[in-house]
Amino acid sequence: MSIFLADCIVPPAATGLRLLTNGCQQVHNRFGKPRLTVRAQIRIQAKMFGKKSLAKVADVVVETLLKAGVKRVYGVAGDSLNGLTDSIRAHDGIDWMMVRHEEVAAFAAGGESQITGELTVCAGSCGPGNLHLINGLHDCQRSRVPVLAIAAQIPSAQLGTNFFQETRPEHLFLTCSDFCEVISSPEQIPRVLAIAMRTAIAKRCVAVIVIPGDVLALGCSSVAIDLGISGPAASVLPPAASLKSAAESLNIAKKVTILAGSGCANARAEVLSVAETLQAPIITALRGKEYLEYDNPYFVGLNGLIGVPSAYRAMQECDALFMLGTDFPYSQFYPEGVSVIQVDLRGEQIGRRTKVDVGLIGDVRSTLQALAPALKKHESGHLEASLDHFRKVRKELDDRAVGNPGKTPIHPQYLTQCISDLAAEDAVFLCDVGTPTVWSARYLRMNGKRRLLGSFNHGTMANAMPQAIGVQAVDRNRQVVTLSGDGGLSMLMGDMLTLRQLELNIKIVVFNNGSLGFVEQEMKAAGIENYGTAFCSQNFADIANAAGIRGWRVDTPEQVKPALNEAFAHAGPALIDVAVARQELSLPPTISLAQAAGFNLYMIKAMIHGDGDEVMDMAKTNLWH
Ligand SMILES: Cc1cc2nc3c(=O)[nH]c(=O)nc-3n(C[C@H](O)[C@H](O)[C@H](O)COP(=O)(O)OP(=O)(O)OC[C@H]3O[C@@H](n4cnc5c(N)ncnc54)[C@H](O)[C@@H]3O)c2cc1C
Ligand SMILES: Cc1ncc(C[n+]2csc(CCOP(=O)(O)OP(=O)(O)O)c2C)c(N)n1
Ligand SMILES: [Mg+2]
Repeated sequence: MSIFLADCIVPPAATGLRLLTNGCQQVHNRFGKPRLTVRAQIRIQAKMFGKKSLAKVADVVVETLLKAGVKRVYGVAGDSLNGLTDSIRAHDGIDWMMVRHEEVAAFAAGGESQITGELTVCAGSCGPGNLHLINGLHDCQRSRVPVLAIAAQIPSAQLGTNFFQETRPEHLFLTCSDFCEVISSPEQIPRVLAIAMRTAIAKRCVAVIVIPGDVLALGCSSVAIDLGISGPAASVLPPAASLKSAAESLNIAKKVTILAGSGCANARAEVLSVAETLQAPIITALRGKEYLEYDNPYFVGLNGLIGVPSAYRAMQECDALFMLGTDFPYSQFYPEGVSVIQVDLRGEQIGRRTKVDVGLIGDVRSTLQALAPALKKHESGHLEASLDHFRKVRKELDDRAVGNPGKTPIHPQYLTQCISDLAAEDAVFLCDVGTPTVWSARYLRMNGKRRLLGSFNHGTMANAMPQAIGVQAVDRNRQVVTLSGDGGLSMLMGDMLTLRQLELNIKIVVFNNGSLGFVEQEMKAAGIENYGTAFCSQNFADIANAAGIRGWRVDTPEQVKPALNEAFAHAGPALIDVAVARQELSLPPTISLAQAAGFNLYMIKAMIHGDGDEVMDMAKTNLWH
């Protein structure tokens, strides 16, 4: 760009820059951005008028982001952000990703970061604009992804006057970030910005800078800087004494079970090798599924409420539990009276969910490499019994994923298995919180190339389609499929329009059960009658078509595969609205007495209050199992 400018442009006498841009054929990119950088403009201005002009704070912010490899900023424009968006407009290599709701901006930044592992950015204008970021940022913080949020603030001179849109972002964002500071003077840029970015990268967390719109527009005497770091520590080893204790505990145990989570992402080979030595069944927490479920001869299922009985059994039957890179949250599923050895990169995570005998602060890969030589080969009985149990459980699950022509309702298990069978080998799946998480956990087949993302730690509805925006933006040729709830999709549905606007070919599959289905099950299990959970019937395919997105409506099992095939092959965003069974039960692997009692109570109440049809419906949907 600068060669082009230097070679071709002779600065006109008075209004050089305007004539310059008028005289050039400007090229615009997909985001409507003219391809003339601020730096180039400044250089020309300086040349023309023979003096050095100061860059604005916003320019230094954008150039610091560029130096760190940031390619996109997600957000909704607004007065206090105008300085920033204007600077992004004028820079090459970074795009403003215009969404319709700031919560979506935060989710999208999180989705992008979950896929790339890199720092991503979202921004909101002052007051309500950045308030909308908050739920999405909580999700990013809990998933431990590096995200920078730029929260614009009202004019500095008005602070403390209860001015229009005044809020205190430096307080509001504290619970969803590890760094949250106000920039009140140009001299803080780029140093404080760089600290925020380094914190996000090093701690894999959210960092927030709060900056008044007027400060963004001020001149800045500093220039953009390189962060000097490229990622968090790659390898952390526990002390030798802890490794020795861990080896002793594992060697004494007769039946070791491994509970593995997302911290095993780059340690698959090491985990499998240690499982072989210890003859240990491996059960996963949900975020570990994508790394450890496939081609794993030791795998005996997902643990927890939406998991399977074989995992629960392997956990309860062991005499030593070996936790690897997991923060599996549900305390009631941990065994009692067994020895627990836990490996986690972040020491503060150790012992959080159950009592721990040996805690190893280290990354799973290096720790297992160091530990392996000290481990003795175990006998295979515990592993074999667990595998036997898992085979039966898996068969039962697969038997439920059936769709017979003409036989309604469509079982969500069948729909999920069809999605899994027909999606690309490197597809990225994003599931909404609610029953789509349950079916994804049980029926999506991973293979090491596919990814499965969700709001697993924060558990917020409406995550899937917004996160998919960030995932698809990274690679427009990769297949990105959401498993959306009808409740989840409608919560942030405005951003379906973003798919067309930004040309993102996301495939949205709606599990349309006409209700807040997951909550209905919670209510039933607690003996509470369903109330406040039913939606009026809705055809989401019609809504999509009206918005210029190809929509398919699916009412019978035989329509499922053709619709998915067509939608996946369609060269554009697509929505497949599938009417699935409302009363499908996804009960936990072991039902507690209290839950069983609650369920009976619910049935009795429903019958007494004349909701017998619902009880019959539920029986019809589930008895065939
Ligand atoms: C509706 C719903 C139902 C759910 N039901 C279940 C369920 O039944 N079962 C279930 O498992 N989950 C369930 N979840 C998800 C659950 O809330 C947690 O998100 C999940 O169990 C956490 O998985 P994890 O332990 O793999 O990941 P995380 O919670 O992310 O924990 C990973 C841990 O690994 C550490 N770590 C990261 N990198 C490394 C490394 N290189 N080396 C060492 N340590 C590292 C981290 O510090 C962290 O402590 C459900 C979620 C929803 C929304
Ligand atoms: C923002 C938010 N509000 C409420 C909840 C509580 N909640 C969890 S799952 C769920 C129902 C989701 O309904 P839907 O998206 O239709 O999925 P379904 O379970 O019906 O398949 C609700 C209300 C939540 N997790 N997040
Ligand atoms: Mg629903």
